[in-house]
Parts: sequence; structure tokens; C-alpha cells
Amino acid sequence: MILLRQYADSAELQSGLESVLAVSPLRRLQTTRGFYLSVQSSNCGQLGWVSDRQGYRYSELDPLTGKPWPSMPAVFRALAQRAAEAAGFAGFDPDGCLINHYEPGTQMGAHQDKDESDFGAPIVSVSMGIDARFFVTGPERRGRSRAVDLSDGDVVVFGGPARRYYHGVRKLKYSEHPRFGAVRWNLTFRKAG
Ligand code: MD3
Ligand code: FE
Repeated sequence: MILLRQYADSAELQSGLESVLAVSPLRRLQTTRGFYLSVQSSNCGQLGWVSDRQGYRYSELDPLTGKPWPSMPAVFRALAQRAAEAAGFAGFDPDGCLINHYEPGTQMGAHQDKDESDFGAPIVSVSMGIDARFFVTGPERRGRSRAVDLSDGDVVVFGGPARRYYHGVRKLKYSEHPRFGAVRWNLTFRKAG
């Protein structure tokens, strides 16, 4: 797990984010048990992560629009590749980017990202907007966790053994970001297919 503080220029990513969401808007995904996740999500790129009563999977089509996900903005891809290379993963070629939108009070429980086909590829996470406390336990869900506060522009590359670690986000505290308001955005670049 490699932390690249203040690595991304979120102002540069903001218009790409808006253009993606104009095509595939944010929505609340449902779990197999019918509960809604508190974060709102969308995707760009060839494959998007979706969850509903049928389960979790990657899909080439946005179930909301019935159309392919918007393509990955060039500035998104370039950032993900540059960060991966800086962390020792040259040649990272993401085919999907999950966009998560957090409001104060929102959290994400401990989970593993295991719906991708290639665990040799890292996941690159980009945080924008207000701060969040990210936590990682390790290969087991339970046990001692380590906390990392993630701020606007921070990039984390999860590769090697860390790729399979359980992780989540603590309940977001209220604060405001000058451009994003009381919102946190997280982009995760994946090699899903
Ligand atoms: C560690 N997102 O989208 S980013 C997720 O802030 C997710 O929105 C959180 O967990 C967020 O799946 C945390 C950090 C992250 C992302 C993927 C990982 C850490 C990871 C995959 C494997 C190990
Ligand atoms: Fe995750």
C-alpha cells in the first residue's frame, strides 16, 4: 500500500467527473439482501461495478441507462497510470473506474475487492473533496485496524498482498471543501476484466 499525498489535482479531474455523471448519474446500489449502500456510485470505462439483488459484478452496460458506461476521461487514465508506475506497477491498464460519492454521515463497512479477474494488477484510489478516515485491517476482516486520513488529492496504490486486504471508510465527519462543498469523492481504478 503506497500513499502518494497531494498527488492528484482535483480541479483538473472535476470537469471529467461532471461529464461522466451527465451520462451515467450517481445512484444508490442495492445489496443482495435489498439494503441500499449509503454511498452513491457511478462508473466510467469499459467495465463498471454494479450491485443489485442478483449480486455483485462488473458490467459493460449501465443498468440505469441500458447503454455503455461513459469512456474514461484521458486525465483520469493518465493519473492512474502515472500513480501506479510511481508505486512500482508500470503498465497498469485500468478498464474501469468506480466513482463513489460520500456525504457526511456516510460510511463503508470493511470489505475486500474481489470481483476483478486480475489480482496481479493494483487498485489506484484517488480522494477528492473533504477528508475521510480510511481503515485497513489485513487479510482477515476482524482484528486490529490501521487508520489513514485521506484528503483532497491523495492517491493510494494497493498492490501485491495489500490488494486483498479488508478495508473501509469510517463515518464521514462534516466539513466543507472550497470546490466540492460537503462532499467526498473517491475514484478507484481497476483492472476488472
Ligand atoms: C484496498 N473505496 O471503492 S478507497 C472501494 O474511499 C473502496 O471510497 C473506499 O473501498 C473509498 O472499493 C476506499 C481505498 C481502497 C480501494 C480499493 C482497495 C483500498 C483498497 C482494494 C484492495 C485493497
Ligand atoms: Fe474497496
